[in-house]
Amino acid sequence: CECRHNGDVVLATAFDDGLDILPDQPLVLILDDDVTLLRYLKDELEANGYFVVATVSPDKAIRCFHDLTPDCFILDLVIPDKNGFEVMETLSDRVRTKFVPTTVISIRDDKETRLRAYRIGADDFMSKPIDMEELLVRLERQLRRKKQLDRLLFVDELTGALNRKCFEESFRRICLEAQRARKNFSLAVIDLDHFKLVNDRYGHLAGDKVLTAFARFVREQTRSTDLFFRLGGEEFVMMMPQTGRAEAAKLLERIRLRFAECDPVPDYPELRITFSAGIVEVADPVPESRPCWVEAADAALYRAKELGRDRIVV
Ligand code: GH3
Ligand code: MG
Ligand code: MG
Ligand code: MG
Repeated sequence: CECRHNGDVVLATAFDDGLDILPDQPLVLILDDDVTLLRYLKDELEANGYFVVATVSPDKAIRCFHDLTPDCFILDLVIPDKNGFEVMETLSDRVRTKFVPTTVISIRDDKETRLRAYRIGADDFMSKPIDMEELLVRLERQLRRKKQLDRLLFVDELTGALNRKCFEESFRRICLEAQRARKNFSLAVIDLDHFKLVNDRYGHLAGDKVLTAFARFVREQTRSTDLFFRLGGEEFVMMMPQTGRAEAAKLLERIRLRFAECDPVPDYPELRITFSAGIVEVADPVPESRPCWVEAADAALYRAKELGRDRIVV
């Protein structure tokens, strides 16, 4: 009907047209067939700093959930095509593995309904009409917990860089974003030079300090949309959305020159560290191709090492 169509177009545009760049704000996905409520929730949540994808379509919500993995999911139980329970069942594996807090909002508020919602995996239940102030407080609490959990799951303890597990997940998201924006992204594999020597000469603790200093340095030199990961040891990956190989090489080159000049471990002012990197521009991005692109970047890194290290190869 007209109304639903309207709701769809107006409210889900951000998702349909493609999120240009994944937002820094927490991403909240809302599914409800009541367009007025949907619009109200979207406006209020956006006014409170959330990025909201709102839709009346269960299938679109499911697709969005898979593609974007929201930080929080709010859904209505009574929806025409598929009810909220069915949507939750469809998504239950993903909700569980990604720990996405799920809040059910419903006009039905009997004990049976609430128990069923909780049993199926809801973390919270609010009956309609929704009290906005209360929803905001409850949402904030859910998101705080989600953030702590993500930190434990996805951040490398030593360096504060994102970890390997996060790399696999992020590659998916960056690919989908690139497909929608029709822009390539670049991927760099970075490896510190002669790092074994650092450990041998200065000790493992100094080596650790180098790794931490390097990660901090890179974060300071890059945009918040660039993603930086530690894959293990002294090997890192950087993903630069909407960035071609030439621009990526320029960025890495700048970091290379500056990092080679700084002293990463104050206790050993004479210590200088260089790195080598291999860059690929990921064209026609599909999540499944990750191993191929990493392999290609690794090959470029290998050439950089062969050519004498302390250089970037594209
Ligand atoms: P290349 O220039 O060819 O990359 O030489 P390299 O010495 O950097 O490479 P190699 O792979 O031979 O050595 C990597 C070293 O990194 C060996 C390992 O002990 C050290 N390493 C791995 N993880 C850590 C860590 O968490 N902390 C410290 N301090 N050292 C680490
Ligand atoms: Mg409804
Ligand atoms: Mg190395
Ligand atoms: Mg290495």
